[in-house]
Amino acid sequence: VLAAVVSLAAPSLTARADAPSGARSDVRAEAVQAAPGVENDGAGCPVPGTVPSTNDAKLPDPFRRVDGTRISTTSDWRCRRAEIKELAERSVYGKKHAKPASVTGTVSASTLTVNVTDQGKSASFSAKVELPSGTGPFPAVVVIGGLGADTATIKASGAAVINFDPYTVGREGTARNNKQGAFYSVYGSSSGTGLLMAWSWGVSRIIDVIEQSGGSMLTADATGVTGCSRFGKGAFVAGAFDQRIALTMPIESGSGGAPAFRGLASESGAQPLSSAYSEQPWLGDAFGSYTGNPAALPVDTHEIVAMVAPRGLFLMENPHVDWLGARSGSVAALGGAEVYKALGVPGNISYWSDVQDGTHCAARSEWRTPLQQNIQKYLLHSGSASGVFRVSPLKSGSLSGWRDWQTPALTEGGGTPGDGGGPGNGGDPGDGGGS
Ligand code: MCU
Repeated sequence: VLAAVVSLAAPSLTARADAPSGARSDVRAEAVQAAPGVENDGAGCPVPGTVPSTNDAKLPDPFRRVDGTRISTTSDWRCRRAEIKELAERSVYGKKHAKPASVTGTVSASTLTVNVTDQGKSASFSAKVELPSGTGPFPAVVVIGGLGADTATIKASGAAVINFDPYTVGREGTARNNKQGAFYSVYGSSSGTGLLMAWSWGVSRIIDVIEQSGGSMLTADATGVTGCSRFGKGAFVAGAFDQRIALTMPIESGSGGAPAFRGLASESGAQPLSSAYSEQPWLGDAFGSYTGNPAALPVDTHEIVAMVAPRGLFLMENPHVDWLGARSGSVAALGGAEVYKALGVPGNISYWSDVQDGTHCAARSEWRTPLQQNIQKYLLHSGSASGVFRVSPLKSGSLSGWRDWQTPALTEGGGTPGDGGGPGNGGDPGDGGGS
């Protein structure tokens, strides 16, 4: 209830977070523009050059810097986020190379093409465009891998769909030392970067092309990403590692996706970390040394959730299939939601696992309305529905027991990101009980 008041009071900023703080004066009450407009606004922050040794059975404190101090202002989050990004690349996903020296491409009503050149190597890929009815330009949702995404509702809500086949940038079924696809054509087949990050890089290059296209067909200021199952893992990573993505919607992502690694290791029936690591080179090569000892990980996925903050995040999970680790998914969502709260935007994250049909990646009527509301709010800037946490009693995790830190009251240092508020925050997740 308190959080609802905070979110109502928080101004909505349309200024870019990468702009100097004094320049953030463009306050618009009715809309949400939480995406800073750059892929990575922490590019200039100091980051650790090695992975600090960690032995923490609980979720690491997202607010504690590598030097041991805790952040105290909302603007401190930018460089703390950069630390998390660096540690996550070094230990979990592998390096996401920054924007290539050259990205060119085209956008038409049916096809988007991407050509990249970096470090003297070139590669190309393309994706299929489906426009909604009406007059553009339209915001777009990148649908990774097709599976399980409700493209009819996305289009009916007024967004275009970009069908992205992630295997064009990072193929499955290869050995770790022989990875294939556009990412690896540029950065080498023995790159330690896993497929999820390669896919995430592909989504970023699609956004580069939209940005350069002049905006007559697709708008670049509001892009969403979604996907189910292994492609939900990819959607999760894509949204975390590109701040131009205004709305991230992973579906049933399972081990290697949203669920907390530390939780999965003890969640009955959930895909073990070693299995997710070996089934496909989804995770980076470095993750191999943590699969048997997640307490040594310098980060966990609640911090990847937090990397998405203050932008829109709608996590969808299936509690009927043990393998998908939905309980650990709820733990990560609750942990990450603490960062959304601290930034004054508790209503920008949603988690929904209360669904009837147990079929993996089924079309689900329960998600239709929240999907539409999220698209309206974050991509069309026309809605104000606040986030909801609808956790299935079948797989309901709690944060107590998983943390030994408390959420700080951050003061406003140079401007809080803003969530647009909107009437009522029905979704203050709480922490699942006292600790
Ligand atoms: C949930 O995503 C994966 C899961 O990690 C795999 O173990 C299983 O083989 O496939 C799932 C999937 O991508 O299904 C389409």
